[in-house]
Amino acid sequence: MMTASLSTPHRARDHKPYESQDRIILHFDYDCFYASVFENENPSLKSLPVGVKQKSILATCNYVARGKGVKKLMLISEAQKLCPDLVLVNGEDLTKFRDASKKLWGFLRSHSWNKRVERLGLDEVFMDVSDIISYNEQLLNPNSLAESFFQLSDQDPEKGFTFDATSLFGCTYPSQPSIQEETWGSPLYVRLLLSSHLAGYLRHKLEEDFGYTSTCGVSTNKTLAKLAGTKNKPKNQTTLMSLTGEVVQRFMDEHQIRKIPGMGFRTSHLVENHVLSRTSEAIPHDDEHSAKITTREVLEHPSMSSAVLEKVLGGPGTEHGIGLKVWNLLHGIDNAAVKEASDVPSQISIEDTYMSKPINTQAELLRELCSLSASLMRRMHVDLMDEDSTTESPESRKWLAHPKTLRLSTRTRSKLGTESQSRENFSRSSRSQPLPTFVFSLKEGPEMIAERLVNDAILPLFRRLHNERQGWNLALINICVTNMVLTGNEDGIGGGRDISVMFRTQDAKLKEFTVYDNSPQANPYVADASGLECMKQSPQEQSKQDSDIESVGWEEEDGYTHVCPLCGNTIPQFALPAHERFHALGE
Ligand code: DGT
Ligand code: MG
Repeated sequence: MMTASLSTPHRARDHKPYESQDRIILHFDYDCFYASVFENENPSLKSLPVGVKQKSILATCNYVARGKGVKKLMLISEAQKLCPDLVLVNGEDLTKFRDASKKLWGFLRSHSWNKRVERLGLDEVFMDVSDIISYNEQLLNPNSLAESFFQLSDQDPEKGFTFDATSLFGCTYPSQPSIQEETWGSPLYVRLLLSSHLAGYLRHKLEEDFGYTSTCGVSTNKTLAKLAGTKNKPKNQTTLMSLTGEVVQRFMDEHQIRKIPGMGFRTSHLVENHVLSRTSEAIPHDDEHSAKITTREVLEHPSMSSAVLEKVLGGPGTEHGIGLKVWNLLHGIDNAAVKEASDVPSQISIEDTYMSKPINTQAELLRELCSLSASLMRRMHVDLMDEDSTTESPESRKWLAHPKTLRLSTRTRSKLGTESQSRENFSRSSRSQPLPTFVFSLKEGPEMIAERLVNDAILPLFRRLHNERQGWNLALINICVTNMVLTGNEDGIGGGRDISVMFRTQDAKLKEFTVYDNSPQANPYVADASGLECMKQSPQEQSKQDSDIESVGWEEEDGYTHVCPLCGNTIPQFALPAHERFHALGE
């Protein structure tokens, strides 16, 4: 059947992209993550239906609740109708999720040799285990496969686990791969087999040692690994048996294009319009009304090619080559490397939205700024300070990095009320200044420093944004520190590593797997510099939220450029009006 579909007369005949299959990537996604954090705190919750509340929606719910029809991102009122005994816990403060995320990531990272262990959001991790797998491939003894030993260290031959190498661990795609005699001789088969056991071991440890069950996808690139993982959820794993190109294509063919990571909302929408010969269909506002076109339908569309995609998706403001990138993704090709992660985020930003009750008076403003500034200080202490020293006296702690820039952004409600999403997002304005160095003092408590930061720096920035003394109708306030410099390097000591440069390069390459910004209206499309969007959430999911409380931005933004909410390109301040006109004309 698969062969028939591939040889259909309409199947695109453009050059099929090729990718070497040397890498092995694991993608972990913790099951109902926020809910699991609460369950670990209070194990009695495990048997009850639990929903994690953020304002009027459920950020997530556990699988007991899902069994009763409750879904992620459901309105609380709707969830309670379906499940009257739903236990609601408040998940508005993200601190405990971040801490758990950091701990689990640290564990996975401790098992990596090449340190390519990249977090995506708080509950997903990519791991490039190619080197560990190659090493173990050499150790495998064909005469005693059932009593194999997987070595987790190349230094210590006793560190590892025993496993049965006569079969793969967990699920596979296809579910019953036809294992021919010659398959056993295929190096890729052996590598995938070993990887499935490594994934199984790591998942087991995540559960045993930390209490988190997870889902894992095993494949040869990030896109395929992430998609493979979704095949068997929760508490399971899937290895994509990509022994032939046909398997990969069949796997990709089944997916709706909007479900492919890196194919953002707008990109999918434009491709769908093209396939359906729609010209000016507006971007639908909910998933039910969006076309659910599959990869197969796109590739079988007459004369589909990377050049056609370039025409459909390209244009002023988008990066040249987007057609080829999408073409590759549709064929399951993704060369993006797993980032060698840093312990230090590229920026920390804290924000709150005031959709139903905008900020209009000095008293309200001061209260909000102090509260955001205090959260920012707490976040800086957790994320930018030496973890080992947190139990010691405050003054003996050390900063790992110093952000150099403070940025204040606001959005006003009047502009939010407009129909067009592009306009509401262009209305976000910001001002930056050097971050005062007193924030790094460990002699005063974070609350005192937060207040001083408001008086000395944030309020002056606010006055540069808003002349009026009151009545601003503020719908969002965001305070962000960015331009991280690793400590000890400010004066060029130790090589002068300005990590913002490192992040900029990494982000330019890897933004398609960017951490989602938790600010729903502020940035509906978190996009990569290449023009390929990536969303942890779809815009409609995001707009369900009235507000999010904090967001740690790992994405690059320097205060002088803006990420276009429609195409995701980074646009300098001076080019915003022209870029906005480009979209207005195009849509
Ligand atoms: P899963 O992976 O299907 O078992 O369930 P979760 O809860 O782990 O969902 P996932 O992996 O999509 O996201 C991880 C956490 O991130 C989740 O527990 C809550 C949060 N999250 C995900 N999407 C959204 C969203 O659209 N809005 C908000 N506020 N939080 C979200
Ligand atoms: Mg998850």
